[in-house]
Amino acid sequence: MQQQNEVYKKLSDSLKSASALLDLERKSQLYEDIIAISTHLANPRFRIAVFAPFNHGKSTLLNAMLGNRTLPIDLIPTTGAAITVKYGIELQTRIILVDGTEINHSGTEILKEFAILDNNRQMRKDVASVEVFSPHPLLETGVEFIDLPGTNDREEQDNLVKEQLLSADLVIQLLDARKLMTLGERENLRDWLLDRGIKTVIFIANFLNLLEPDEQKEVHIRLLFVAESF
Ligand SMILES: Nc1nc2c(ncn2[C@@H]2O[C@H](COP(=O)(O)OP(=O)(O)OP(=O)(O)O)[C@@H](O)[C@H]2O)c(=O)[nH]1
Ligand SMILES: [Mg+2]
Repeated sequence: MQQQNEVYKKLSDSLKSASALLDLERKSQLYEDIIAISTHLANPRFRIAVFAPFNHGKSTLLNAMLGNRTLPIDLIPTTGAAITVKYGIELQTRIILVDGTEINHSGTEILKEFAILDNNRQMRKDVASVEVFSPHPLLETGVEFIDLPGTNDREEQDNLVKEQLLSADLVIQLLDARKLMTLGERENLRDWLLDRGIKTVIFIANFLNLLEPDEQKEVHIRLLFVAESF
């Protein structure tokens, strides 16, 4: 593991020097992708990102996996920052502001202040990172979950999600069982995942409980088809 980390670190440094030689525009997609990938290589963990348009139940799914209401959920677009959930001895939240200020708080109530969208569906500009530490045994193995803002609402949120998806080891794509694989959903998969080389994806159909049992069976078959063709 140690040896592998050193190799990753070297690769990350080489990528960064190569990008400096190319003299890329700081705001260009290629430059941002290189930075996202090299940061990931320098600090390997197993990051699982949950990805879907707003209100698809991303935060709800993570809460169900973590076994409690750790993350804020709502009927309106809610999650405003990439919230990383990692292992900690007790439930705690750490917010780092753009000016370097670090705020540590027990529990996750503080997320309401720093990590959810305001009435205009805007994110706070002063937050640099949001981490939740949870004692869940799965996280002890180095797994980290990333609760992301919903896509298809604002460009700002979309850009943040794009960057986070690139550095994820596994993407959980939540699909709405009531409109499984509409054209919009298929285009979404192509633009956000396939075209960007992201292929390690688990599909989960949400809102199954709103369907009748025979419809649920139908969804199951369609979902298998989706996964296979992906
Ligand atoms: N009936 C039903 N409701 C669900 C399900 N999953 C989530 N919800 C509800 O859908 C709403 C949105 O859930 P969130 O978890 O906040 O959705 P999100 O994808 O995190 O939303 P953003 O953070 O805004 O992108 C909440 O009111 C949830 O209670 C589900 O499987 N069935
Ligand atoms: Mg959310």
